[in-house]
Amino acid sequence: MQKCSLAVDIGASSGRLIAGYLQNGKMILEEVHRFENKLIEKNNHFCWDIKRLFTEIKTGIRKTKEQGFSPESIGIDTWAVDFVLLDENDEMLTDAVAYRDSRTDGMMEEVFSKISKERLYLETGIQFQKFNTIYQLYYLKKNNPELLKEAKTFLMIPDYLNYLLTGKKVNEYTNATSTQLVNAFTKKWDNELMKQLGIPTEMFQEILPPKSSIGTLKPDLVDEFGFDMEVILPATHDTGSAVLAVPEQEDTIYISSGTWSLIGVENRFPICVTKALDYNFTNEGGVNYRYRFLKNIMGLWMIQEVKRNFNDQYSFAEFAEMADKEIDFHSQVNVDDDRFLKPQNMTKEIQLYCKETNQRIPESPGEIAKCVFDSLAISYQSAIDQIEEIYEKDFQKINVIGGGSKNEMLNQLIADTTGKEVIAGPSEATAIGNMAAQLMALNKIDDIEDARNLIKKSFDLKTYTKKQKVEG
Ligand code: LFR
Repeated sequence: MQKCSLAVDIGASSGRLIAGYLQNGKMILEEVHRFENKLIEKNNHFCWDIKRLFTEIKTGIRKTKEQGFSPESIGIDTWAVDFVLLDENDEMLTDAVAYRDSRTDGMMEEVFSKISKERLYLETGIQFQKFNTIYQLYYLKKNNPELLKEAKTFLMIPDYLNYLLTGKKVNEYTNATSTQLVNAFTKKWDNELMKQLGIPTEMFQEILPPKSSIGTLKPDLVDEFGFDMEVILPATHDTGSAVLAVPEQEDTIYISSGTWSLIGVENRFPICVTKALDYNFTNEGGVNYRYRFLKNIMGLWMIQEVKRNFNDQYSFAEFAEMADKEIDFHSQVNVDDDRFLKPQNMTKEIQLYCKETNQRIPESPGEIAKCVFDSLAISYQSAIDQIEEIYEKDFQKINVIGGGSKNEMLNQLIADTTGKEVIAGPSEATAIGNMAAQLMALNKIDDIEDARNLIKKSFDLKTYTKKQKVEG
């Protein structure tokens, strides 16, 4: 039996369990289980089917053993900001409502009437996204105060899955920072902020940093699987795990490319200056209390939705190929506009935007895809300009990580648009970062720099440079 650690990485459209171990100075990964994730409609809200996700994790754990692995540890990461509330019997009080649900429309502005935007930013360092946990909780406070009163426990999605595995209730640090309720400097829950908004403080749990072990499996699960293992906290916020796995650091801006494009740099301290607030950069907590100074860009979500609108007739690769041929199509949309967060129909929303802005309306799948990719590249460029302005320096390279780094056409487009060297990979950055945190906790890797060197050695990276225009 091959000893391994298990990284459970669940994104907005799929989840996977990956077995990982060290061999001959390299990190080896093997996918053992993959499953679909999607929004479901329940009681007029878009929700996550959290119970099914847990069933899939259990299936994956069983398959690990069948495939000849003996797992020593497991770590879970998912997207951020979403949560469940438990009652006094530890039953879920609400559906796990998803951040793309429109319930938080207008909530951010109401919160600003109680606490100034500046104060919120100075204390938490977190970007203003209408779906942050703080605005979701404020919605409940306004529309369902009884429910908040009943709530005894607040757990974010990975915290809840960890609770189902171990029976232990903790809030993991990196994900907790995405709530906009954690003080960026003390790294503790900001009880004053909560009190001012009428959010009960008692339901929050102790914040534990990544690499903490929270114990072993519950006895009934040990019986079910026939083995026990340690449950370790990676950066449970997927972007925190992904950024731990950015191999290229020197003079480099990263883009964690998946459903979202997260573009930024890693810091040892939060930057809460006025310009960062104006440009809406976040300072999310990372492994070893590093900070992710980054910005959310709408990302591949747009093309995922377009693909769905075309009834999945074309693959992502085909969309990229078709877009590449549309050299004369130049309409662009502002991908950061909230209208693209969860439109009824993404393709129609893009067309409408082009019509409203007097641009050529994209009709064919190739034109729509070209419009999306060009618009993303332009948005990356503008975020890079803002980073360089704040840092007062130029960055030479961009390291694209995550599933989107497999999109060669987009990588080349980023190199052509920005003029910078683009290094693509690793594509499984989130699972790799999750694994790296577990291996650090198990003393198999020393520190972050060690982890990044290991990642560089273990996975193939590809470089793209700006194509010279052929004259004549
Ligand atoms: C990426 C991500 C982003 C976060 C968004 C919502 O998967 O975690 O970092 O802003 O999803 O949670």
